[in-house]
Amino acid sequence: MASVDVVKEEDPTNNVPDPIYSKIGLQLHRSGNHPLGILKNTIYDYFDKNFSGKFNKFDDLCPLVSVKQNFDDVLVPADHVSRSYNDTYYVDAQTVLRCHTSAHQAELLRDGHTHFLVTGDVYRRDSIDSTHYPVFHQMEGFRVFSPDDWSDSGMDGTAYAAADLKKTLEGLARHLFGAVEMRWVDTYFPFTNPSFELEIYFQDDWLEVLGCGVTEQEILKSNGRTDHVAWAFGLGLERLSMVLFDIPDIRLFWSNDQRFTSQFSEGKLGVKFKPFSKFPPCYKDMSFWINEEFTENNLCEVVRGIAGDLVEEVKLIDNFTNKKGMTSHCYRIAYRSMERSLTDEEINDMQWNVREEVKNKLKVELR
Ligand code: FA5
Ligand code: MG
Repeated sequence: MASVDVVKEEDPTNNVPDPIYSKIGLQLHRSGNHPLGILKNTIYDYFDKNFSGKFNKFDDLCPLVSVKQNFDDVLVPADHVSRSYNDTYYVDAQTVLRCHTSAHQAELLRDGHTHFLVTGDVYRRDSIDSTHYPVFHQMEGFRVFSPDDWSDSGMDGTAYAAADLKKTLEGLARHLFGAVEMRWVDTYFPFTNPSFELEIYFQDDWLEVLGCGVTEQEILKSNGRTDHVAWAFGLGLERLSMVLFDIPDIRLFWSNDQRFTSQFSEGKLGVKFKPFSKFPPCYKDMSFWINEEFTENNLCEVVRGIAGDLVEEVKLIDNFTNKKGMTSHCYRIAYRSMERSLTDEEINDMQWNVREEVKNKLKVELR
């Protein structure tokens, strides 16, 4: 595919940089020896066992989808931030790299499916740290109920679906983790109501692992399921794998290093990842006066474009506005390889390039 840059003077409707293009088609979730593939198959086992094979599985749907599939079909409002070029990768004005597997709900409903799981790579412009990566994997789950299913329950359809959803996902969490500390948090999605997130306690903090809820009636109605109710969920497969296998950094999923890949094999769920050694991070700070167009996602894309997976975190550590109304940001960039020690020289080179590109592409004034 074409080579493109962060700032698209030539084609303002395409904001996909090469490192992102190069991830398309890798399909980590379809490799049985990769932690994501092992996890996917274990989730399949849970659904096969508990729903006697009723869930249809899709793990090969193309990640290039229309704006309509990604947003309109799941009722994302026209002015929602997730539609912006700052948050989503656009291939052209009508086509995006899907930012969630929910992009496939409507078409599968229209095709008549009532129980399905969709696994795939999803793409987002986002911040940089150990649990966020611009390409990651989700599994969508969807279950449709007809009035017969809930009529004897004494509940209305929505309450029935919500209870079934929580029961199903708590069962999944136990299937994956055994005993684990988890909690439900109320949240908002345009396509579900009520909506929830499940958090799991990991590395001394609560980690959000999935979003879910009871599907908005309008989606069911528009796709041939009037008078039905449904639940849906979207799992973050890297996040669940990190907890399951004790993987400390999300970049490791993309590693081809034998010392990583050889630790995982088909069907082996309980294995804890043994870090092959912990290399020290190197921190570099940079300060600049921001302008009106500045966003952290743009900064992160510049940094990742130069340092690739050698950048571990980009963090705002200072922020002030002077008397003239100019705002200064100071970011701390952590460089660390998962695989080897970095030399001072290569870190200084990267940092120098980062400073140049930040200045030239983001048009900010370095301090
Ligand atoms: C969604 O993407 C919704 N489509 C999920 C959903 C489906 C809700 C169906 C209701 C019904 P969210 O943006 O919160 O929601 O992402 C879902 C999960 O993906 C998160 O809980 C998290 O586990 C994972 N995730 C989100 N961003 C990243 C990222 N940058 N890197 C790794 N994992 C991520
Ligand atoms: Mg979320």
